Amino acid sequence: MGGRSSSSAPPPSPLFSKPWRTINWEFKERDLQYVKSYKPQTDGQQLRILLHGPVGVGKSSFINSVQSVVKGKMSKNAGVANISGSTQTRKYNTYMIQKDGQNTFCSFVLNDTMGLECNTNRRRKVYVKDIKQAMKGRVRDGYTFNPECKISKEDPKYNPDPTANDKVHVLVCVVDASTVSQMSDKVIETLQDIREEASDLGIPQVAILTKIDLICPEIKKDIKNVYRSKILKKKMEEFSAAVGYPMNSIFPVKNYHEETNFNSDIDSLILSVVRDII
Ligand SMILES: Nc1nc2c(ncn2[C@@H]2O[C@H](COP(=O)(O)OP(=O)(O)O)[C@@H](O)[C@H]2O)c(=O)[nH]1
Ligand SMILES: [Mg+2]
Repeated sequence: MGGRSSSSAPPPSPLFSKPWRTINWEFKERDLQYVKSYKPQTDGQQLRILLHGPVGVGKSSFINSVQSVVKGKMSKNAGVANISGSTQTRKYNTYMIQKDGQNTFCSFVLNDTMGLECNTNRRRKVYVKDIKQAMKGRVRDGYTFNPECKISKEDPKYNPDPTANDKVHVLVCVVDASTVSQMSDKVIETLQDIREEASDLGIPQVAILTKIDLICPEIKKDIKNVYRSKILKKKMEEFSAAVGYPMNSIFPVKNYHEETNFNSDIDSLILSVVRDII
């Protein structure tokens, strides 16, 4: 019949009545100061954060978002794919995070990598090997990844002698919340492999789930609903079970990708994630 019956229960709310994780939305300035003034324990050291994950999940957009929020000015340094996906990152680039107006930079840097493509086993293996070399600090800035072939020791961009600053200190696995459920076994397996390699190297790991605006209209309407959204929590749990990241190391993010103006809540969420990473 399909008609509306007066006896049927109201549809369950897409939101929990209380957030299951707290974000202090009004502490944005405090988090911004924390991120800007953060100093690693060793003098002169910089914290290197490596982003990796499938193609088109929003790695470059995340870097742009962090640069924008910290600088207070929209930034598009990291090339972002257009709708047809033609700006695919192949270069290994280090992005410094400029503080507002001054020519000074934060004590952490973000590294963008080639996106993971699992169309052949060879590509998978090359990807894992290259990310491992990058984590060890063996890949110099500006190296162009070749999906068919791992970095060669003879390559001028191969660094046989990495310093503490060249090595990666935190690994960030970036995935798209709207496609998490469709990740192929090959992708999942590759992300697990990278996670194991990082663990072997003693590198701490976190995961970022992007595009949360696409999976939940309530989040799109108001980013403050992030930890009240039932569907997002489900996606995080799904990802956690599949790849093995504990829930407390998974962070949802909405990147700046088409906006021209800042939104204080988007800023807060990005800053809280950066703060948690560092
Ligand atoms: N709706 C939405 N789109 C996003 C978000 N982050 C990135 N995008 C879009 O996703 C596409 C791929 O982003 P990109 O940063 O190039 O991904 P990358 O290949 O991982 O570097 C671009 O069209 C972005 O505009 C987000 O948080 N929400
Ligand atoms: Mg990219």
